[in-house]
Amino acid sequence: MAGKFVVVALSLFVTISLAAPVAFVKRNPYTFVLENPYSSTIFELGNVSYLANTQYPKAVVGADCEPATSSVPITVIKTNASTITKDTLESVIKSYLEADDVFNYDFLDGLYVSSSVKASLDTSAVDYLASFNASFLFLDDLVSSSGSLTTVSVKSPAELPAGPYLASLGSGSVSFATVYRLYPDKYRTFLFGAYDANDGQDNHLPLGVFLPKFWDPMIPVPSRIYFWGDDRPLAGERVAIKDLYDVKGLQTSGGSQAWAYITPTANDSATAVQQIIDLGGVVVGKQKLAQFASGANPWEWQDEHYPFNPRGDGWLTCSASSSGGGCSVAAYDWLDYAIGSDTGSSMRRPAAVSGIYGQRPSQGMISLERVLPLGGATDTAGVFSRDPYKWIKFAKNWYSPSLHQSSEITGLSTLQVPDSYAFPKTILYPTDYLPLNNSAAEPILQDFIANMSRIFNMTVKEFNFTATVQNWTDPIASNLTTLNGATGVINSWTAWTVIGKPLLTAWAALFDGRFPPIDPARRPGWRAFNETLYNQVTYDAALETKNRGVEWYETNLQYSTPESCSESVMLYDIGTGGLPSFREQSLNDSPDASYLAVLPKTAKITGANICPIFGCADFTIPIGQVPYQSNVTFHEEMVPVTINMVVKRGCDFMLYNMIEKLADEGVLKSVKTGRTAF
Ligand SMILES: *[C@@H]1O[C@H](CO)[C@@H](O)[C@H](O)[C@H]1NC(C)=O
Ligand SMILES: *[C@@H]1O[C@H](CO)[C@@H](O)[C@H](O)[C@H]1NC(C)=O
Ligand SMILES: *[C@@H]1O[C@H](CO)[C@@H](O)[C@H](O)[C@H]1NC(C)=O
Ligand SMILES: *[C@@H]1O[C@H](CO)[C@@H](O)[C@H](O)[C@H]1NC(C)=O
Ligand SMILES: *[C@@H]1O[C@H](CO)[C@@H](O)[C@H](O)[C@H]1NC(C)=O
Ligand SMILES: *[C@@H]1O[C@H](CO)[C@@H](O)[C@H](O)[C@H]1NC(C)=O
Ligand SMILES: *[C@@H]1O[C@H](CO)[C@@H](O)[C@H](O)[C@H]1NC(C)=O
Ligand SMILES: *[C@@H]1O[C@H](CO)[C@@H](O)[C@H](O)[C@H]1NC(C)=O
Ligand SMILES: *[C@@H]1O[C@H](CO)[C@@H](O)[C@H](O)[C@H]1NC(C)=O
Ligand SMILES: *[C@@H]1O[C@H](CO)[C@@H](O)[C@H](O)[C@H]1NC(C)=O
Ligand SMILES: *[C@@H]1O[C@H](CO)[C@@H](O)[C@H](O)[C@H]1NC(C)=O
Ligand SMILES: CC(=O)N[C@H]1CO[C@H](CO)[C@@H](O)[C@@H]1O
Repeated sequence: MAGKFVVVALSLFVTISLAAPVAFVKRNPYTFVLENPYSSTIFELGNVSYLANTQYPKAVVGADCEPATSSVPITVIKTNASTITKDTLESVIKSYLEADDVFNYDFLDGLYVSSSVKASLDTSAVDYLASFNASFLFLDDLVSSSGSLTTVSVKSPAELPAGPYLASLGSGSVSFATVYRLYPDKYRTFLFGAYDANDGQDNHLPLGVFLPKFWDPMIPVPSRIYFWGDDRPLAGERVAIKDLYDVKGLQTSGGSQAWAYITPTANDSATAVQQIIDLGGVVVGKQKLAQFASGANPWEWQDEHYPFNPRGDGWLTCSASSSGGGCSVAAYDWLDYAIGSDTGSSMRRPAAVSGIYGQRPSQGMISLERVLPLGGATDTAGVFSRDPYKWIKFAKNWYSPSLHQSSEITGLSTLQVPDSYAFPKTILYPTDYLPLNNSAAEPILQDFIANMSRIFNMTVKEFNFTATVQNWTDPIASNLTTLNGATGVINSWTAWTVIGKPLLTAWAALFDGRFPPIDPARRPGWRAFNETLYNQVTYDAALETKNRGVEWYETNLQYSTPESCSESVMLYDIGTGGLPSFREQSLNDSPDASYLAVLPKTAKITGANICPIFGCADFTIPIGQVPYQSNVTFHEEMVPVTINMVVKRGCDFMLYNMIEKLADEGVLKSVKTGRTAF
């Protein structure tokens, strides 16, 4: 036994020293693949593809060097040590390998060692570099070395964050290009990848690279190491953008090739996107959406191919309209966030079917300038995330008071969003919307409710939402048909004036009176658009109706008290109550499956419509999963269970604080990517 133990301990020791970067297997050589139309370089190291922005390198510095025939993948290491040893280098390289998915051993063809103090590489460091055949060593004038490597003295220190780069040697100068790893979008949630042009004009460039074997667009993500010294809240976070938001330099399509045909590349970024970039976020590409943010079912998509959901059997719906965003966040560890928009359910339902966090914020929370509209006073912007803390961090920084929309746009009172810990006292359980449809899912919800009432000392109140609203004495605020109708006017008029009418007019002029090729979700509505019914006058009247509903709601249903920002949090389910819903229409006809957006038997409006009408904040929160027998894989699979939490307009940050507390208590968790969320 003792002998055996020694062997184990020894092999453990050997493993550790082998795992350290000394024991390299042979380094994969730099392999040039192609230059894209923007003069960026696509290359491979082994079986991994990269992009280097060689058109606009991160830095170009004078150096005593001769031009090299090919570029050199290198690693920038920064140190404050005056004697740089093997250990100095090794520990840095180890930290890079552990915390970054872009860097790997293959970037050790060259090293650029820079120090803030006068420093030298000792013999252990030189031997270490030789052990993995590094061919170039770039040194700041403060750093010296006496080895046999080709040493290039950099004349003035390059302004470069640490991390991997592609170095190109010219005569008397060297340039360092930012590198991006290219990930295949296996679930086809993106239209195309994109990267920062670094052209001094804030442009982004599209990446037209495609993996033919699997039909996947490739998405570029920069090294996380570049951002280690950046203390902005979203520094280095990779964010995908619904193709409804303008990003300067990229085409906005709204999911329509016809729209892309008649509109130029965006010459500025949407305010909400610029805010993400200013906070340090990295835009990695444009994502698929139900065309023009409609609620189209998967089988109704014509122009784009519907994305895939990684959950369950891989054949579940991604819902609409922020379909690409929701499913991508459920799919990829390399992606941190996706932003989408919600007019009628378009953030909340994709989050539900993907088992992730996603919200409809209070009406008016963030500017939608340079975002294709559906309804000016019903549209909202949200963000998908797998992790409650990361989700809250993004939301609290993104939703800056300076970006709130004016009353002129929302038709509602000025938005006030206190970062409040004045939590609700009541959990509203609407009996016309709950329990969850799948009886196996309801116990998960009951557990969640029990934990919430315990943690916040809340009382559960069952009530009938429909009866409560209909009981109000105001003839307009109590009429859900009228309120829903006003929402319909709001949603039709803005999209028609900004998109529909200009598109039809331009297309007819270009193509001999023809109607543009658009999906059936919009074709009949725009073909027969009736400006007698929908116009600026009816729109303005609808805003007044909406405001009246909101005022009654905030006085009689979800209101503030001296102790609570929102006296209650209301729960309901925007998903399928724990039943699978499929991308293939006929699979949803089974009693063990469900369509989306089913109106509950005794309700007047869908739960999804409550906040578009009443301006409230509505968050989708993953709480568990239940099994189903798949008729696609013929195997047992899991479908996510989520719940929606609704609070009075303006109490978003209070709800984030509540969710943070629930995460601290272990009630809410970070979800996994892939087949199962938990
Ligand atoms: C270094 O070069 C030697 C000789 O060509 C080779 O055997 C070894 O695998 C190389 N090491 C690396 C890490 O590439
Ligand atoms: C890529 O190569 C590495 C070894 O260099 C290997 O571990 C990995 O499985 C390969 N991946 C693919 C997708 O071929
Ligand atoms: C070097 O020292 C400076 C100043 O103390 C510090 O800001 C920086 O993070 C240090 N760099 C490294 C790589 O340790
Ligand atoms: C940006 O494009 C819009 C049309 O999309 C145009 O009206 C505007 O003049 C352009 N601005 C600049 C600075 O080119
Ligand atoms: C919990 O709430 C009830 C009222 O619903 C109150 O009577 C009680 O004091 C509260 N308990 C705590 C610990 O705050
Ligand atoms: C809720 O109230 C409405 C209107 O009074 C009624 O039609 C419906 O049956 C009620 N639903 C439930 C579940 O009680
Ligand atoms: C309707 O209003 C009356 C009078 O205020 C009240 O007594 C009754 O409980 C209310 N019913 C519902 C379902 O809210
Ligand atoms: C609600 O308004 C609609 C018209 O928008 C009207 O037909 C209906 O009678 C109203 N319902 C009630 C209960 O007043
Ligand atoms: C448009 O709506 C008005 C008002 O309801 C109606 O009178 C008219 O017939 C409609 N026009 C068309 C073309 O349907
Ligand atoms: C799978 O098909 C069987 C047989 O048609 C049906 O009974 C079952 O409900 C289906 N399962 C699901 C999850 O739709
Ligand atoms: C519950 O699921 C069944 C199908 O299994 C469906 O007929 C019903 O409409 C669903 N109810 C809701 C409220 O989604
Ligand atoms: C994390 C947590 O507090 N979970 C509790 C939720 O409530 C159930 C009982 O309803 C407990 O068993 C869990 O421990």
